[in-house]
Amino acid sequence: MDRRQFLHRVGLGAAAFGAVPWAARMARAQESVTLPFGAGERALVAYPQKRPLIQMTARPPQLETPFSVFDEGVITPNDAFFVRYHLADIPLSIDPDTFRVDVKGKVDRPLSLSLADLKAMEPIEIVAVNQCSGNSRGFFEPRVAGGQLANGAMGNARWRGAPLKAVLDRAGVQASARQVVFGGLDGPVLPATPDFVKALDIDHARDGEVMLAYAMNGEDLPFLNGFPLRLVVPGRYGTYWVKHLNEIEVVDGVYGGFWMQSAYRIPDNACACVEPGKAPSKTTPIQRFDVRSFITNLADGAKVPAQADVLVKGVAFDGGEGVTEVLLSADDGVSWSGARLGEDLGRYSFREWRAQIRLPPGEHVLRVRAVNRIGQSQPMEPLWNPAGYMRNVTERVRVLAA
Ligand SMILES: Nc1nc2c(c(=O)[nH]1)N[C@H]1C(S)=C(S)[C@@H](COP(=O)(O)O)O[C@H]1N2
Ligand SMILES: [Mo]
Repeated sequence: MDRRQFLHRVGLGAAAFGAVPWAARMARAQESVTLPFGAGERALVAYPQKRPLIQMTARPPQLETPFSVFDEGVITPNDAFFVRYHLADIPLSIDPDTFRVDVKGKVDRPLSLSLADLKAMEPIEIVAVNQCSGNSRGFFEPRVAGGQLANGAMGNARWRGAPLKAVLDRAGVQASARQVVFGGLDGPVLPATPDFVKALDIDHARDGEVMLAYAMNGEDLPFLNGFPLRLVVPGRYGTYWVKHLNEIEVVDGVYGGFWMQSAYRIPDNACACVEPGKAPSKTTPIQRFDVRSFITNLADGAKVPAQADVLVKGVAFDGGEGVTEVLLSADDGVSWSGARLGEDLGRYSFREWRAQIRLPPGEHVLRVRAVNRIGQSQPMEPLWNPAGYMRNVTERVRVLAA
């Protein structure tokens, strides 16, 4: 893609990029990183409104956040937020003044709402993690097909928008309604490819938290994160967070499209897992995040001073119960001690945690484990499923104390 043209067509002035000249940003695209698994070489590429991010694919753009970003703060900056698309025909230009989202189907009053209409409604704000189902897929053993992501297909932002409930109430949902179906402005390049369309059950859609978001961290959505409007489904995997949202249809059945019935399904059992290499006998649509936690200030292989206080910090989150406890181990999971939790930004947000450790000289394996309000935690051994979804093993970080 010609970036200059892309820039122009999304209607962004050079001013949007501040002092960094565009040519300098292009030059930084020459850098690369190697993710810690086979075939992990990736280019770092700066797209419009984005700092250099780890490029998984170029068409459509799929960008992963460099993990060090998660140590900068508990909110992921807009310019570092990951980007995921399925279909290559993404919109390159959207006029926010003529943009409309249609609400139709089993409603008494079909609507065609402008951004101004949505902004005139009572807004809600929620800090929530958006995480791709396949975040960390590259670590699956045995390896599985799909985007080979490290841990950067997640981010935490303050979303602002109109509650979907209020929009549906205005349209007047009919008694026969069972699901709400969401479509965006991107589409397939080939007619045989199913369009990216997702569905939520009607009660979920009306829970008052599912949001038509027009702002992220106090600014318009970055173009590649769904400008000018996206669905935000707190606690649920990113697949439901439809970008460039322009169609909302209330239906009286269970939506049968490819992206609900064939893709984004997990084994229908308590662990969402099967024996490695096996196919699940029954599947169900992926839903809530499982519990995860990460060390963000020490990378694998880091050197730390021996016999001295060492700060270890990171983030933890879950599907919306809220993280209540974070435990750190400095002996590969044999013994654990509690970490201090940081500010509570709400039950859908990253929760910062910190701990102090002292280590004797030598190699040590750190592991972190979070527990949520209802006692759910993380497995010590990775669970496996054929799509490479929902990894949440207690991750290991090796450090050398000297
Ligand atoms: N229109 C549209 N919305 C979409 C997708 C897509 O392909 N098209 N991908 C979904 C998936 S699978 C994820 S993980 C999130 C990623 O959100 P982000 O690109 O803002 O990080 O967008 C979701 N919304
Ligand atoms: Mo995703």
